[in-house]
Amino acid sequence: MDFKLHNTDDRSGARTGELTTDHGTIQTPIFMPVGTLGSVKGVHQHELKEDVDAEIILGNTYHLYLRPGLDVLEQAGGLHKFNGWDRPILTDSGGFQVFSLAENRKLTEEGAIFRSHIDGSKHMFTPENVMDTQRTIGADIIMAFDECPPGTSSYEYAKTSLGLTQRWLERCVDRFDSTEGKYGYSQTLFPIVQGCVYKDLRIKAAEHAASLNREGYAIGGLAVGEPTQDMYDMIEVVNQVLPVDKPRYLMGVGTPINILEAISRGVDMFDCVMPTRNGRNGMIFTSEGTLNMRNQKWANDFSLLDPNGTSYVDRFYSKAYVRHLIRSNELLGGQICSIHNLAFYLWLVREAREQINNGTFSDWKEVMVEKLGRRL
Ligand code: PRF
Repeated sequence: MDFKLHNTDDRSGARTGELTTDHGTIQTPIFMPVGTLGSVKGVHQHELKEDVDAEIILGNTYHLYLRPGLDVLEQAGGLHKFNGWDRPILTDSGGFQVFSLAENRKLTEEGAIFRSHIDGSKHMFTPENVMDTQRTIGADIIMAFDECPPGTSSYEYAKTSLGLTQRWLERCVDRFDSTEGKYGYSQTLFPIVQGCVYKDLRIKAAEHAASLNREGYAIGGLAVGEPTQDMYDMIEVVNQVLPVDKPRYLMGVGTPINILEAISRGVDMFDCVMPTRNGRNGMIFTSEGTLNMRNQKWANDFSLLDPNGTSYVDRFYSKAYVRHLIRSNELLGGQICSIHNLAFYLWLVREAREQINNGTFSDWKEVMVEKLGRRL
């Protein structure tokens, strides 16, 4: 993998760059649609490319390991072959999902023991087997196995947890570096910086991660219940320590406003279920603010879904029609809103890149944040 920094904004930490993998090049800052089970819910790969303009998507180790399982993925020749997505893929390691989804989970020094949320079967994830599993899934970028403590954790808990995450990280690096990709292309391992809302822990975590000299780094443990300003502060603290010439990925964030604020603090990569999950519920994000398509207000509004939108659904369907579909629980309603939202998120980061390259990012961001906060 290779990362080239293009431009850095004079008045903020925002930067543009280009990340090259064996499955192609990604422009940063970038948003990565979430395809938990190897599918971005309700959206064809064709639509992801042609309508959304996605450059990279995400998969989840926890889900793919449970279903369809490693046998099927290996027989398919990896996730790219299995789902037909030939651009880059990143997989999350499963630590976060074990804690949000699995039952009866228990943490030990060795790893995490849990029961499947599907059939109650018992499993154990360790840093070593999670590296092997991500080798088999075959993502271009794979994530370290970490613990993500709640945003409200005490200092003592956060400190103990960080110790475990750091020891696990070293075990991940050892295993990753002593194994190879299974399908003839290279993979890279990103460490995850934890440390909750505590500045000294975040600095310690970022220094430790940076000392391992990887090709990119992630910031985890944010947007998990802490105040939004704490999240922004921690991003700033961590990015002052991480090397400037490597990509930084903020995991699981967030609203369009969160994304612009994080870009202005030097983040390069994002993922979040919000565009698809909220889309399935009929919430759409636009450059003029957020709309709830269930609202009575749209019942007789036959204007285009989003006249400023970049995808075909925006200029093909009316608000009234989409409201009707969503209220009737028609599958197509959720699909239209998901495609719209993903295309909007991809437009937002593309526009941010252009503004950074033109030296106009900070002024643009201020105007956008005000508009994005509106409820239409
Ligand atoms: N760790 C991992 N995945 C994650 C997170 C984390 O801290 C978050 C937190 N926002 C989202 N996804 N492994």
